[in-house]
Amino acid sequence: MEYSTLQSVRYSYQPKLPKMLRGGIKGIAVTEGDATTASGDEEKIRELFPKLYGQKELYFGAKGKKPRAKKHVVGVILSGGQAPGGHNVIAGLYDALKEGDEDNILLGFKGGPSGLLEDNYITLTADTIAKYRNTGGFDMIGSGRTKLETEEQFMIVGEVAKKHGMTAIVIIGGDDSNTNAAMLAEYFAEHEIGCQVIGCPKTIDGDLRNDDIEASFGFDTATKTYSELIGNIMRDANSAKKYWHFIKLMGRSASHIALECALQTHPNICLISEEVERDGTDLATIADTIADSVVKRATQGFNFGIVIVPEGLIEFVPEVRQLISEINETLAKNGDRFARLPSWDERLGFLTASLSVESMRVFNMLPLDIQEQLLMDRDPHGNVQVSRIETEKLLSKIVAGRLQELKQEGKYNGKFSPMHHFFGYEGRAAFPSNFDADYCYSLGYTAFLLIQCGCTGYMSSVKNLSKSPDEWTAGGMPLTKMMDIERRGGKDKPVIKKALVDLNGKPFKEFARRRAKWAAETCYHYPGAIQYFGPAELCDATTITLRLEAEE
Ligand code: FBP
Repeated sequence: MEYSTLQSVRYSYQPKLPKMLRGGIKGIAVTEGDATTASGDEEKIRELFPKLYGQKELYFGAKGKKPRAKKHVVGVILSGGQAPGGHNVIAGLYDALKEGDEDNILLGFKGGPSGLLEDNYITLTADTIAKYRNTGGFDMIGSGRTKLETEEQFMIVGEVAKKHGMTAIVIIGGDDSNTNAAMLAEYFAEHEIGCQVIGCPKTIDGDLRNDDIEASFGFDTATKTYSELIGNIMRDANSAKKYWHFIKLMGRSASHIALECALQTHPNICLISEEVERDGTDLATIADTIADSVVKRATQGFNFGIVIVPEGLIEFVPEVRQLISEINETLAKNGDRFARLPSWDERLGFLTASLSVESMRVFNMLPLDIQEQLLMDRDPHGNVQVSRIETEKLLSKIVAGRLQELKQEGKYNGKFSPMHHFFGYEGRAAFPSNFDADYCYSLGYTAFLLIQCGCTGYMSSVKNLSKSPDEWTAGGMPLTKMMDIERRGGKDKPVIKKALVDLNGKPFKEFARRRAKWAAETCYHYPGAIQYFGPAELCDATTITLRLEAEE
């Protein structure tokens, strides 16, 4: 007997396109908007991107110029960490491509950017796509974190493109991948490779956003998944009334995920890294804030609570940030030598000789497991892998110490039993919510429209996302418009800047307005599981962050 599962039923969900794209690809026309500049250091960006700089914004609809159809061979890659909806970007791209011309071909390069460099691909067929429609994960073609950024790599990709007669490459990735997409587009244009490059905004972290990109895909599903889990833990805590749960949430540097989950679930404490940085708050003060809530709740007989900790917090605490930056520099120069040191004592000696006295003092204050985690392998950008640092455990230890002191001073008489959780991977490959399924499909579909118009160095852009898909708009934004210059590794580099939580924005202000009550009382909110079938107001609603931002 065959059982229906969400997986089998979800295959037949038809994602919603913006109304303006529903009439069939042949009826869609393009209009040009304003010429663009750059988000910062316009002169330098113009100098670095002479071919792409200044391109116009583009909008799709019924009126305007109809693009001329031609045969296309398109390559696609998924880049970086998984985000729910990636398969639907490919499905939308595939459907539009085949609608354009049945003979068009889509090649899926495997394992991320390295697939392009190694010419490792599969030809995507209707059967392959059908197995992945509306599913989470990136397992259709895999992903990877290899960076495509050198001239030599661009040349190899150019050869691969020529070999397959590729007319375009679609890069589905975050800020770095899209920055590199722009550099690849510029290289191809300069060397007349004849291959366009289009980007799509991906990351659960929610930090790839600007005036033109309202949200990166995956954020909606990931935050709903974590909020369901947090809500379940809240119910458990409120039933057993005996544990303080410290929950670390993914999101790398930005606290968008933590903030959205807090707005959805109303924890007792949610730390926001950007606020910690602005106020220069040290670890002891953070622990005091948590201890204060523990004490207040204990006086009411509530020896339980929920603390949300953003993944990147540790890097925003000034004293630890300085320490991490010194360790990064030391390991960048002498990482191999350091790795060969056989004993912990020798490693400590090495660090003492390399780090400043102040940083060494901070290092020595930290528990051994955190010290070891700070010294683990760096990511390809030379950064510490924040997902592997157990900040939630570090904080609960410091809080326990503080409570002990308060007990001795006769100011606290409760019980403090901490439990620890880290939610990240649980949400990155979840079945995309209707929002992400629709948004991603629309992004992929729009990417093909941009290809058909002959565009290169553009990001697929679908807007008005806080409304129903009926009101969404679709277009293309020049990648150079989102760029600025940042000093990295001693060099000026073009970047699409990460958007951190805006402390003057509505989502943070809403949270700040309500948090004192949440810290003392039990105001938990239980969002439950993502709903895939049922009334639109329940199944299609997007994040509180997006809704509040749209009100601004
Ligand atoms: P992207 O920025 O590539 O979308 O990845 C996001 C993320 O999930 C972060 O939240 C997290 O810190 C990181 O990936 C974990 O990386 P890895 O998958 O390499 O463990």
